[in-house]
Amino acid sequence: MRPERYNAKEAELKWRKVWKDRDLFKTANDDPRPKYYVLEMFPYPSGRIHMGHVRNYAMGDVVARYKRAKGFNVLHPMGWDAFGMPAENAAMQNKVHPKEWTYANIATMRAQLQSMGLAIDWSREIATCDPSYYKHQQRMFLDFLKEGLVDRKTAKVNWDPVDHTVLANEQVIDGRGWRSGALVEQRELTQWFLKITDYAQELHDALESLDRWPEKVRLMQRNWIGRSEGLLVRFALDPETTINETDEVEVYTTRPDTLFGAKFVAVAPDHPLAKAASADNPELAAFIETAKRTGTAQEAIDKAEKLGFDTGIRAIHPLDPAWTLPVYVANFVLMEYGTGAIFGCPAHDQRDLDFVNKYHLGNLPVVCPPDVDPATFVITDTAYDGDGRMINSRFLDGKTIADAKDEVARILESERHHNRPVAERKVNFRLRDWGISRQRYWGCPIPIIHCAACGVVPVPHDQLPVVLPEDVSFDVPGNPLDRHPTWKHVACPQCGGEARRETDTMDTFVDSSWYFARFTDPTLTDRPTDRHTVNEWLPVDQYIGGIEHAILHLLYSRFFTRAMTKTGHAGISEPFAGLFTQGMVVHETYKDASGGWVLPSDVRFETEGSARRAIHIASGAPVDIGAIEKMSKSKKNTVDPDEIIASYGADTARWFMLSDSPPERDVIWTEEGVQGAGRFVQRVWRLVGELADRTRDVSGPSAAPGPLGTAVLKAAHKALQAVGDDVERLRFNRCVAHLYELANSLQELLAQSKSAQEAGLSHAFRDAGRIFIQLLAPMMPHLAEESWEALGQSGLVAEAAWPVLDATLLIEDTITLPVQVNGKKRDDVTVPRDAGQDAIEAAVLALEGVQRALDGKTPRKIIVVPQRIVNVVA
Ligand code: ANZ
Ligand code: ZN
Repeated sequence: MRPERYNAKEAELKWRKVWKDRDLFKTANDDPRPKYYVLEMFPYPSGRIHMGHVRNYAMGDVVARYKRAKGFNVLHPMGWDAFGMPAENAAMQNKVHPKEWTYANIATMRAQLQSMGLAIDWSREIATCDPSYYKHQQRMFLDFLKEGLVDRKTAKVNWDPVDHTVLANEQVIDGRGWRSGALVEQRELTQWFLKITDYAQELHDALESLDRWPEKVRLMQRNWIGRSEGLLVRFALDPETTINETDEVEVYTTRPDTLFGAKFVAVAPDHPLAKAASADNPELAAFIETAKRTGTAQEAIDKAEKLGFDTGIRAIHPLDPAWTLPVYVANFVLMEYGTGAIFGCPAHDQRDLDFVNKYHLGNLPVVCPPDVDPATFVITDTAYDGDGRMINSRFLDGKTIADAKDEVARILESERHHNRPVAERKVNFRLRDWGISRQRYWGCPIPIIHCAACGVVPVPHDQLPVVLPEDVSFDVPGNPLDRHPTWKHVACPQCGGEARRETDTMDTFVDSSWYFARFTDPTLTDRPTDRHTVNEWLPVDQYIGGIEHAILHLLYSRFFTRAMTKTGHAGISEPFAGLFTQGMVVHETYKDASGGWVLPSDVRFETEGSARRAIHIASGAPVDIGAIEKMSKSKKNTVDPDEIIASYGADTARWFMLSDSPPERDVIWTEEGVQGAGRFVQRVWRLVGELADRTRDVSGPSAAPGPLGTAVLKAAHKALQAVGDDVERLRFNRCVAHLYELANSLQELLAQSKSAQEAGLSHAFRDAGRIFIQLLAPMMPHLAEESWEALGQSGLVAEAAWPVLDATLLIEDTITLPVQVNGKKRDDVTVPRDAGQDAIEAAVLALEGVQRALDGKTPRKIIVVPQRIVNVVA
């Protein structure tokens, strides 16, 4: 007997077991069908999954199941981005070993993801903290090193003098360490770098080819790479004022057109000229020290007040030897970009303007906006960086910016100072090499040994992996690897002498830069990848994840893939052909009278008039309903997926996550929304019951349907086409809408069919019911299996081929024509497309608007212009 109510709990367990027992989602590498690789960004094992995960993985799962039904050999794997700071923080706070913490979290979250019923090949699961994974990462690091893709150089880091540790930029808050609160210092440390800048131009250019990426993401990457075409200009220094006989300073500018608006030259605090000038100037030395405190983060530099110190040195204007400019040390000039020196044109650069306004250096506009009178054009607080014509610029006056740039470049290129051209055109990139050294424990050890005699020595391949020691302590700050009593002491692989292991570990972004490649054959033990297999599977056809990874993760992966290709581990350049960035899951926030955040599950609602009121369940006290914000633990506006799945089932959670808004937008989680999804599940089940009753005795091939049967099939095929279309475009909310519509149509047609005696009608319901369930299956896979069985279908819906569309059923078979009476439009008539003159005449005369216009008169003539219009002449 079919139960009245669908029991999600039982059914979901049952079908997951069936899928698992049959190894249904295991993917073979030697399958002859065309491949499709769908991947969601793998999770960090933080403890428990959140609703954002549910949304992300539900989307990927729809694609995976749909493509499988469409006949593709689908790769849909899952793994864990398992290294990183939170595990070490947990170790410090709760005295639990990072490894233990991480693997416990993985176990919990794996079970949670499995309870969602995802069509994932779990046999390919990887965790980046596992030596069987990071062994290969170490191997690739060494291959990159050999290939010249790795650099070791000093770099500035944020150093926390209390915690004795390097801080990431985001761990520096207002110039202080996030944990210790100590003033952060800039230190020079020797670090390992991956030479992503070798690929700057290519990473920039290839963005053009990524036509299945959001334009927004491509733009963000383009800006991050920051390609600019500019000019290197050597400014001679006035010998009377200069220091150490330094007689020039080279600046980088993208606006040589503005040279006649120059008001100063500025160098970075760590520019050699600044250092030289500070040698006998303690005030300047002190200024340089504070300026260095701003931190290395671009954002901090942008936000900080623009400060400078006049060195007293004067620079000579390259286009006018009689004109000199003051040379400042300025905190907003970075040593790492261009040449570490600039000329400032305040009228057309906001930073420069802020600067001159503070130091009263004045400004001179040299670009006049279109339709503005140059005579009255002045700049006060806002620089003008738009288009226009040159003014106040001698021989450049009247030119466009582009022409002026070119003219200045041409002149200065041919001018010489100390026998070298004064200027040189130069393409610059904002992109820096990727510093991967982290002074932390829970990361992939960098496989290097330092020997006093031999220098930097790679760990021999047969000694990989360099495994993290487990007996480490977290009771004092700093790097546990560094203070481990024995781990770092090793014999040099080259001379056998006493040597020291590198105790830095890799940035966890390295781990996530190639996991998608490892998934293609995660069982390989002797190498990271099989080149042939990687090339077969990659690029990922559809990658899905959060916009927060728009820059770093994706850029690093694009670089890493190229580096793997250069070292023979792959043969492609772009890892992700299609990218989709989904919106967040947001929820109302609640606060009690004392301002503390309150969990949604601790709140119940009342309505008073039209207003909704929230009440704290335990105390009965009123609760303030606050803004709708991204679900976060700190605001307690989270909903636990486990609880939702336990009370409604995974299908309901999936359905709601897919239904409510376009996938790229934020979705608001509401209790009513989930309940609505839950009701739809039951409605589907009742509909399936009726369909099962209606089609119980149907067997054999479809008989030719009558009008009602045709309507049934039309409804199904219309949905079939629409859902297919919208899954391909990842418009899941529209798929949901199509399925609601189909459910409604079938319901109505079932009601109409009660009295109908029509040959082939049951067959039509059988076929339409089957299509309905198949369309539902990617989104609500458990309910679909249960329904499939209830409808007497054989096999599993998860294994069934996607229905074949009958395009003839999509042709509209009625036509609507405007109807005129004596030349005036009175009504419209809808008739069968092939209706004859008599049928049309009869239908027209029955129209209310026509009868009213005729007012009892008999028409003399009815003219039908086929497919166009009907004219009634009275
Ligand atoms: C003069 C000028 C006039 C500039 C003007 C801009 C506007 P992008 O496009 O990002 O490459 N600059 C150069 N090196 C710098 C450094 N190390 N630190 C801070 N600023 C630096 O930016 C290039 C522009 O940024 C350069 O063009 C330079 O200022 C500044 F109306 O030169 B410009
Ligand atoms: Zn040695």
